[in-house]
Amino acid sequence: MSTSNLYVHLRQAFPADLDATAVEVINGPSAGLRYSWRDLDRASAMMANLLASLELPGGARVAVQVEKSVESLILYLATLRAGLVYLPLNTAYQRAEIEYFIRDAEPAVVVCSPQNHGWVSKIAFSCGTRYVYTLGDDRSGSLLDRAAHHRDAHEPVVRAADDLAVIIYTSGTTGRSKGAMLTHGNMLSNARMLQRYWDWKPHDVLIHALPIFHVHGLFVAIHGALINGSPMLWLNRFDARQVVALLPRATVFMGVPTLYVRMLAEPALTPAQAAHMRLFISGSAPLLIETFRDWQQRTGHTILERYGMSETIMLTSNPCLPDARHGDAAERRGGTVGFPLPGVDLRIVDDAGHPVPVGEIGGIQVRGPNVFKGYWRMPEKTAEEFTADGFFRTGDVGRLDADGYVTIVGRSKDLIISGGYNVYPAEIEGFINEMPGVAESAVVGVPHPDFGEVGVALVIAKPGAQVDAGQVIAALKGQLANFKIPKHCRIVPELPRNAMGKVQKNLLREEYRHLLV
Ligand code: MCA
Ligand code: AMP
Repeated sequence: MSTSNLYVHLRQAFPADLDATAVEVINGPSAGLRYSWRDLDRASAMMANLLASLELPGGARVAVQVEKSVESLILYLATLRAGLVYLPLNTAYQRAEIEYFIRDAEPAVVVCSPQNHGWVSKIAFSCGTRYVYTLGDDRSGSLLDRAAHHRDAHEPVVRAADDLAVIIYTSGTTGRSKGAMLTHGNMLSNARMLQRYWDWKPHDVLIHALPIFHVHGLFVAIHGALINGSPMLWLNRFDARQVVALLPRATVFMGVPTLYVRMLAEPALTPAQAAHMRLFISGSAPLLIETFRDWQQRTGHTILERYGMSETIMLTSNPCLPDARHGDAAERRGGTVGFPLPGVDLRIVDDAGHPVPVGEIGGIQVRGPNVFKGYWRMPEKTAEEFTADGFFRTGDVGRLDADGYVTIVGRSKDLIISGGYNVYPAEIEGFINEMPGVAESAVVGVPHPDFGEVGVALVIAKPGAQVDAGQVIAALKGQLANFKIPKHCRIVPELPRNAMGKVQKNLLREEYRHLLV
């Protein structure tokens, strides 16, 4: 029977020699281990059989907050095989954040790190989760113990293209995170198209150094390698020196701009060291033109920048090869995110929703087989984000030039992107405003040499109250994921406001833009 189960399509791309290396682990507790294609297939079958034995209803969620490891990749593949819905969670999320996700998504299964089992299982069981397993990055934990009792062959469950495969939570503008529902069809169409557009070759080898709880590391990188039958050099944690040392053994690297900035600081990065590489890809946050140029100069390679979202996977890309639609002259242009990918309709509109002339700035809207199904249990929010003719409002602001290149010039959503992670000021402000003595706060993004952009908190104290900036930061730690904590806090007498009384964050961003650079 024909199926759109993504695993089936990834599995079909495995090379004929199943004993060849699929993943070689470079760092972490399993450094030095090699996993063959057969290992991935058999181990994911065992886990899928464990999940099947739970006899969960269709559409049941498997929420996962574990350190990166090959076993966590295998768990993702097993969830696809079993036809269940995978819900990855950033390891930096703290108790309140995890509680929100579990309450909202009501997963039937939660997999957490052994050291977090106490508090995570308490939250999970109180929210009605039936099964909590542990998985450590050193191949420990109850998930592997249980899976070991199951058969290593498993027939993937038949899924339709429109069936849900993954829920990815994105922070909400109002502070409430939304679960973006992605289908098997969304992911398969995007993976296949990127395989062609980025001209994946039979001999390609990917350096995988990103976390695997977001779209970049989980879908763009892993699907990219697997659907091409390409092996991965696998780093549990990004390490600039190790990645530079690996370049002669690899051909493709994907990173957020911070990774490129850190690699540029490595003296060993030279044209000779990078000579074996075919493609360097950057995304998730704006790549500074200086980084783009420095990279060209230091390695002889031109970084390919692309643009995407959790709700849409990849949307635009600079060309890898000359793009037939744009002529042989098409080049990778720094400061742009390239062309809409084949199959993606992209338009730039004004506030009234009318397309703007070429070169003018407006809101970016998109439509295509890669665009998600909607926000989990938020039909109204979903309806608001789509136009009558089916375009998704990205919340990004940009322009299209006469050659067809898209440039992102800003965001209408109040979002900070720090080292490739999204931070919504409203969420942080909500926590600060609850603190004793605080009247009001504003969090804005300012340039940062390592993370590109970071949050800065401006806080107004209540009349007569004493608020200490250091204590505001200290109080946020432990409540929020570490990357969301503002890097600087200042107590201020007032905040600039417009005639409506709304805080003018653009003025604050301007005032503090040189604070950390
Ligand atoms: C770590 N810290 C950060 C960040 N990461 N602060 C701000 N922003 C960050 N991104 C802080 C920690 O809070 C800690 O502070 C200190 O830095 C050291 O933490 P550590 O964990 O050791 O940092 P690291 O290991 O050096 O991590 C930096 C990193 C990581 C490697 C750049 O942030 C990373 O892997 N980023 C990639 C994110 C990603 O994959 N995004 C893709 C999203 P303290 O000591 O004060 O506690 S998918 C997406 O956006 C879309 C769809 C797309 O287009 O791809
Ligand atoms: P996420 O919610 O994690 O999926 O983040 C998606 C957002 O990241 C997009 O809406 C953009 O604002 C931003 N983004 C992704 N890639 C790029 C890029 N190459 N340049 C600028 N912003 C980007």
